[in-house]
Amino acid sequence: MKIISAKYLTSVTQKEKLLTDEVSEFAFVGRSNVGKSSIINNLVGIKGLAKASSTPGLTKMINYFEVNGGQLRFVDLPGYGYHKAGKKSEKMWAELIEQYLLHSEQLKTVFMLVDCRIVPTEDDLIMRDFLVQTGRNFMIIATKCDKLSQQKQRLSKKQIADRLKVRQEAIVMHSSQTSQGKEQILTYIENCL
Ligand SMILES: Nc1nc2c(ncn2[C@@H]2O[C@H](COP(=O)(O)OP(=O)(O)O)[C@@H](O)[C@H]2O)c(=O)[nH]1
Ligand SMILES: [Mg+2]
Repeated sequence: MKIISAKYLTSVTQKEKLLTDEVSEFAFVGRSNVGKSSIINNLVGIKGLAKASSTPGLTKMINYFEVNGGQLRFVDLPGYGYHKAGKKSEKMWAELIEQYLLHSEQLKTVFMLVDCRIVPTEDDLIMRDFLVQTGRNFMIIATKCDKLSQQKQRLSKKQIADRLKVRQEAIVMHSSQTSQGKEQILTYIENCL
């Protein structure tokens, strides 16, 4: 599919404020700094739409982006696995993510991002288990794959599949720098609509 326009819509910090209209949503989850904002920018082709920050843990909100004038929405979920903000606020974010993933009716697919150079962590395993429990359609995206040679990418894919107990076909290698994997993800989105 082609993305011809995208804009920032709103940010939400409380579950009562989650959007509930009919627009199809695609959510991005993953640890802080894994590349959630960057992949949204890459998919829509607008640098800086979702702010990409090198300071992890600052996105505590659910950020909504409207794509193609309301055809669909991208949802940037707060990063998990970053404890500096303290246990209490970490728990609040987790609750917000959980509420969203459990109850959003328009959510078509969850893209779970893992860094292709890092073996999925305990937090990633918890998220994967949670996604399986919710029965949500999800796809694993291995980010920052420009950092690995083709051969290392194949190895990384296998390791991620083993650790997360998913088929290798369920993993897309992506780079926000080279756009590797972008078309595959856009085609997948189109097929979900
Ligand atoms: N080389 C490379 N760096 C990336 C890629 N995606 C994100 N980054 C960098 O990783 C850092 C965190 O990215 P960001 O999108 O803010 O992660 P978020 O916290 O998950 O939203 C930033 O410094 C990005 O420039 C990628 O595909 N390749
Ligand atoms: Mg971000």
